[in-house]
Amino acid sequence: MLEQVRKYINEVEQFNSDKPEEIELFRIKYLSKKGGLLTELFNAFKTVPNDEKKDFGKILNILKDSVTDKINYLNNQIESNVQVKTALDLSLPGSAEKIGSRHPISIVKNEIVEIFTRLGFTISEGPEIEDDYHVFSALNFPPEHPARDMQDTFFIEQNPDILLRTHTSSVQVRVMDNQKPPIRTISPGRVFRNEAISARAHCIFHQIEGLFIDENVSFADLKQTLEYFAKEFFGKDAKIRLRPSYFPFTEPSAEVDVSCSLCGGKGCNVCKYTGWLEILGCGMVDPNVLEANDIDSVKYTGFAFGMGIERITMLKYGIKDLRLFFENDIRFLTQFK
Ligand code: 2NM
Repeated sequence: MLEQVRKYINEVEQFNSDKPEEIELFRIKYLSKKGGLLTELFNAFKTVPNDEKKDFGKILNILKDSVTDKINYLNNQIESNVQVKTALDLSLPGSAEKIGSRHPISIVKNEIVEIFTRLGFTISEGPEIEDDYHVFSALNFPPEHPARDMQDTFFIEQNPDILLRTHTSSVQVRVMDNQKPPIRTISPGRVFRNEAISARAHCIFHQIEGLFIDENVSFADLKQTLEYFAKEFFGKDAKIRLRPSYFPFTEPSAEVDVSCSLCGGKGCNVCKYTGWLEILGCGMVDPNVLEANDIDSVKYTGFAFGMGIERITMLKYGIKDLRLFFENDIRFLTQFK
């Protein structure tokens, strides 16, 4: 009988499998309470002569331990194989983090800001929720001016003196409140107008306005500054032209066009066959604005200008619908890297 048990021990040592079904059959063969080999051997133990009981018991326990050790070992082996396969396949390429991209409005705003900071302009920012004084009164808008209309401006219902700024000139009023000339500043920011949303208009958009006040600032300085900007932004071949216009805060005022960079001024459907694209409004700061802000309009003169960032961005990238800037569709945004 000892010989038979040694054979079993040998068989257990030889056994190998990575299939749970086979390991279970192996367990049943040795350890099953009903008809398992070890159960039968322990039953036979009772019939073994007394002087052989000690050796026989010892070897039975060795067999039993080697069976349970083998089953544990094989099960652990399967488990760690499964983990390696599902959680840690070192041959797979690493998962790349998705990198965001800057919004086209921010790209163009930063570029414009950079051009004017090279000319010595500082950057000024201010509140989006404003009062009538900073948005209209201090900027020479008469009490009956249509921009003050409910149709154009968002007012706070409880207090019509409080409103969302319709231009960033209100920031420049705050600069004039706090600073003596010379003043040379640009104000980028969001502005709000009560308009129906379409491909060309939105109730929220972005502006950059510039202000330069010093002794002897002339209209020639304004033209020179804007020509420098146009060549830096649109390329060295860009030309500008000024057309007379009207704004409450400037006199004289002008609308500025840049030569169409798509057709080189020959005429195409983007410039509507005129060869020119309108990019901004400007003028000499009205003496009434200087005086309203405690600046001596005999000693000082100034120029100012304002442009819509959405419009410039549409021209630069050939974007046809302004609403794309506000939808944050990832397919649109990731094109501006
Ligand atoms: C424009 C056009 C013309 C402007 C005026 C001022 C200020 F504060 F000096 F009065 N800031 N910006 C201005 C002038 C803005 O936007 C089309």
